[in-house]
Amino acid sequence: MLYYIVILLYYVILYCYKLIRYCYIMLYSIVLLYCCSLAGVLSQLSIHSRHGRECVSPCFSLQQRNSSTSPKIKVDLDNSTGVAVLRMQSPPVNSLSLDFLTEFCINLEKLEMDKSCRGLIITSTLSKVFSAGLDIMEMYGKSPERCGEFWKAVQEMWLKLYGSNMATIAAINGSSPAGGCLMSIGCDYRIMADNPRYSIGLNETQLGIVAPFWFKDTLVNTVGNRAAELSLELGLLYSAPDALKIGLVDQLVPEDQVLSTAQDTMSKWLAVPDHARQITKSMMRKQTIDKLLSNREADITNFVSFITKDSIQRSLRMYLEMLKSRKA
Ligand code: CO8
Repeated sequence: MLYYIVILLYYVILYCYKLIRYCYIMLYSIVLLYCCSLAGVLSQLSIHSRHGRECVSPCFSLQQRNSSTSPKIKVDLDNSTGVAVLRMQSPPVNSLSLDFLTEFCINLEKLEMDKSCRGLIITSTLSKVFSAGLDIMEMYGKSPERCGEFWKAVQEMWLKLYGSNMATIAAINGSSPAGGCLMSIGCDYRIMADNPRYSIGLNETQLGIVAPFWFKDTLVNTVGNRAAELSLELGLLYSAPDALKIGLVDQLVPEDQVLSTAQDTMSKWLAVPDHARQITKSMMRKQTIDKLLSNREADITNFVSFITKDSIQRSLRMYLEMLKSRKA
């Protein structure tokens, strides 16, 4: 009997010890967690006070203004409005080189993943030029491998922009030929500087090259079949007023109001519930996007074999010479 009482007491003491130890560990973890979160809050507070900002609630991160600067592109995201402004700043003409496109896509991806970002405005810091389109030097005298890599980046830029969940506005404050026009019509809305010297359009045939099917589809979706047909076959560049007439841009405003108008317009777009706008956008654009997605490799192969042809290289050289001689 005594033996059983001793065993019982042993187990009771053992369980009590384990219980006390468990409680101690729990308590210790709670205190540790509390200290860590307090330290985090304090460090955030000190960061904010260093920047001279006021912090009145624990939701201060919503008021934060994120900014990233890289050589060719500058992005400012205002977390209080959920609107990012992407400024292209690659002189002389914001041409879309492989490096530029890579940087553009990385920035777009980052904004897309950022739940606080709902709207994107794309503009240029250069006077007179929004973007001169694809960098012709990327297509002239390059190896087939390099051309393939370049074209994949062009596809990626368009896929990311045309399929973006964000509301996107092109604030076109200068000329925007070819790939610059593609970038603009990849957005949801276009506001252009009211300056007849600025032009926009898919002028590929003027260079002796052919806009691929997804350039064509995006243009058809924007201005309709007939206007797209005329525009593409003749490689037309439209002045700002003419671009408005055919619906290639949605609005003209004085040059110094392009960005502010884009910001005002964005607030109207963001007044629409995101999910409804996004599903509608996808409904309108999915078929066009899927067409490229299911033909991506063939499109790269077509581009490479087309652009490396001697005759096409000659056309590109003549066009480059024409651009240079225009300056002289
Ligand atoms: N790529 C590379 N360099 C360019 C480009 C370009 N797209 N555009 C201009 N440059 C160069 C010029 O040669 C010049 O160089 P440099 O100083 O060494 O002489 C410099 O940039 C400045 O150019 P400008 O003096 O002409 O600058 P302006 O401010 O007077 O004019 C314009 C700006 C209006 C943008 C004018 O430069 C222009 O019209 N550029 C040509 C635009 C063009 O035609 N782009 C088409 C590119 S092709 C494309 O985007 C789609 C291809 C699809 C391929 C499909 C194949 C299957």
